[in-house]
Amino acid sequence: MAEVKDIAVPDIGDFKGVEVIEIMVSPGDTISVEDPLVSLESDKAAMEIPSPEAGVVKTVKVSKGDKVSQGDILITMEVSAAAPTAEAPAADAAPLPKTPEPAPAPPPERSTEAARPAASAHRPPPVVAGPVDENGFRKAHASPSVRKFARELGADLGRIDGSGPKRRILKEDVRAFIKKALSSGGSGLDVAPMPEIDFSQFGPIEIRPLTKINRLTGQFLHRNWVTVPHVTQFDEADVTELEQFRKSLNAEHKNDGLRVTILAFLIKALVSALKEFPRFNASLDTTGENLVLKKYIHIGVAVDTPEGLVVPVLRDVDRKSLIEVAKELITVSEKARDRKLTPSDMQGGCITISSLGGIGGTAFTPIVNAPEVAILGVSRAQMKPVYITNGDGSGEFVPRLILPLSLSYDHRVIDGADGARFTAFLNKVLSDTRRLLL
Ligand code: CAO
Repeated sequence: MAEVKDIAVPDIGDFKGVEVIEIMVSPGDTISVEDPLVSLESDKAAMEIPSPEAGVVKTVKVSKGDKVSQGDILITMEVSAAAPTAEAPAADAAPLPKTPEPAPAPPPERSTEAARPAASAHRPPPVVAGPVDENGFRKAHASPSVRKFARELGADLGRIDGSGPKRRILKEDVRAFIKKALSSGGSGLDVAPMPEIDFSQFGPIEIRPLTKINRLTGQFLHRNWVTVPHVTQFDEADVTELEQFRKSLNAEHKNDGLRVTILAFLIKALVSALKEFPRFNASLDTTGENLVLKKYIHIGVAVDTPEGLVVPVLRDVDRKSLIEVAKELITVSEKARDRKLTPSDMQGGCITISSLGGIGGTAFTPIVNAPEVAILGVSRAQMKPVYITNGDGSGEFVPRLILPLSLSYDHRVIDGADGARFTAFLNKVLSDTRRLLL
């Protein structure tokens, strides 16, 4: 026969008028002996009140913020006759440091694997073990003993997903969190967590979820940004003659709908540059001790679509003519915008071009598309006065079409001098299109 019992605050020592900070049960919940009912917190300790009975919660008699003492009724519970009864378990209390101790710095890297720079380029973004966000830590759903354990290890409970009942954080979850932080290099970026801000307090807002492409791109960019030491080399190419040639080509093809943009020339110029500088057509292997030099030339092109940024790869561009490349650029960017690219269309790139020339800008710092080791950013070509010397000491300003280039590269693989040589070579090829034939 079921019996309804009052469950009261047990003996909690000298504490009186202790605040209820969390209620872990609701009417209708079936609970077992020792399941936590409420969390209490005084200025000296946090404690959980476990259930002395198994059964079904009928009513909850307290609210968050109430002050309770020994003997105050917390809940009423329908206890089944057969249900086991614990001998009034004591509150599971853990001291609550008044001034939270700072999280210890993560231990230094020990494994050789973790110490290898290249390996990190292929790992997911590091998990940060500290510092602890006190607000999140306080709100986390965990028992005092788990809180204490997390404090000892410097784990931020606010950032741990609980695998226990009602997503309660267990000791195993804390252990797994720390393990992940250590295996990600142990070097966690020691930055303060981003504060949670309610922007609606400043004015009207709208929440719009990121697209799947946004989220995936964000993960890759973040990983590459933090694991690849970037340098960006800026340069300017004189494309005056190239532009004249491009216009004449487009005039020839005006009836067949072909449009050749500077991008097709840039792809062909990159083919020559990669042949001249094979280190740019390489990737670090996962040990970080070897360069994988590629004997093929596939070039990725960043395409801006309403869903986000995608990078289809044009294959074997060294074996294609300028016109073939121009045609493929049209089909591939249409495919990207129609969301018809398959994962294999976006794999195997040796280097990427990010062209913002159709939009504007004078320079930017693109993020290397690792495991590639370089990315060429292209801004808008502009007419500029260039001083041309005649060889006899005299000279004059001449209007020339100047194309700004921004080459970001992985400094572990490419030295600054080679970065500058690479863009100088590109300039030479772009300013004299005959060189594209070489
Ligand atoms: N300087 C001056 N004009 C340029 C130029 C440059 N560097 N690059 C392109 N143009 C011109 C083109 O000639 C074209 O002019 P017309 O309409 O008169 O022919 C116009 O700008 C538009 O070009 P386009 O953008 O359609 O074509 P494209 O071949 O240059 O580029 C593509 C194709 C798919 C790369 C481009 O459309 C695109 O998506 N760019 C954005 C890439 C991006 O978002 N990168 C950022 C990555 S990092 O976040």
